[in-house]
Amino acid sequence: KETLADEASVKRADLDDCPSVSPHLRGQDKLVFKPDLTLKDVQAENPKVHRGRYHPEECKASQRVAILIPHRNRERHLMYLLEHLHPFLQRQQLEYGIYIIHQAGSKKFNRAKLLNVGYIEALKDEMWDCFIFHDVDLVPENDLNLYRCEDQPKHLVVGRNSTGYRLRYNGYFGGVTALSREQFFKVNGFSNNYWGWGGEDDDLRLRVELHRMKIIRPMPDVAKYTMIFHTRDRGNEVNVGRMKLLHQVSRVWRTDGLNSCVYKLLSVDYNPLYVNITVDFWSGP
Ligand code: UD2
Ligand code: MN
Repeated sequence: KETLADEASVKRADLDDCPSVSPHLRGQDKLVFKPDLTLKDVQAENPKVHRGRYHPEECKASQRVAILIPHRNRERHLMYLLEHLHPFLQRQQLEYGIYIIHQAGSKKFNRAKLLNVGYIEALKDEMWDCFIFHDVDLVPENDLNLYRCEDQPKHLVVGRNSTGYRLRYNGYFGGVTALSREQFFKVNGFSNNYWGWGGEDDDLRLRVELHRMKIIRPMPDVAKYTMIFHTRDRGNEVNVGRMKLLHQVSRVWRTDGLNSCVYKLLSVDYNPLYVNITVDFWSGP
């Protein structure tokens, strides 16, 4: 028997491919963060988003893109990111879904492991082609910064307001990155062993380099973000062991990553603007 969803996807297969450059792009935008915004307002502004997903009606998108956002106790940042990201992605004519991976409890935060969980769980929904690993507090300023994957892993944050829009250091790979399903699988994802702040992004860069891939970046005037101001969170204190971990990458990447990511899945909720995946990590410091 044919379901409504099947029918919709059959119709979509008849559409022409979306143009290589979306006609809806605007370039650099002046970001506004309305002080009294609510999530209800953001929902009302995005009637075409259902269960965190959207696809263009007028054409067939070239990639299916999952946006993965690690999260705990940053509801206000999440609201502003959703408000900006949904229209931004739609102007790029992407087929996409937004996943929030929420770490329950008060153990040390583990950004990298949350992103591994996001990859594994999102693939149970859909054969996503491309994954964007995205901090909750980084809002893109320019929609020419395309949220799609290339033949090499891509780092989308060259600069942000707080660092004078310059690259923080050579090899910096934090904030927002885009890897195809295959690229991320090949490096066995992120390490699961970075508890607290720092190092996990450098670890991923080393994994990418070990596989002879080369990180690419958009032009600096395009890869610009505003980071919503914050201080260091409780439960995300600096990981003083990170240098030691970074020296082991070539030895451990095969056994530490997607293939060793164990977690307790507490819930998967399909909200209007995003899918919320809540997990508990019972190990770790
Ligand atoms: C930098 C990197 C980030 C990551 C981090 C080190 C940039 C722009 N970002 O971010 O990608 O490599 O250093 O771990 O360089 N989070 C929560 N709740 C918490 C703690 C963290 O939701 O209690 C999430 C949230 O998505 C946040 C991200 O983790 O954006 C990174 O944490 P951060 O914003 O505190 O660290 P930051 O800005 O130094
Ligand atoms: Mn931040």
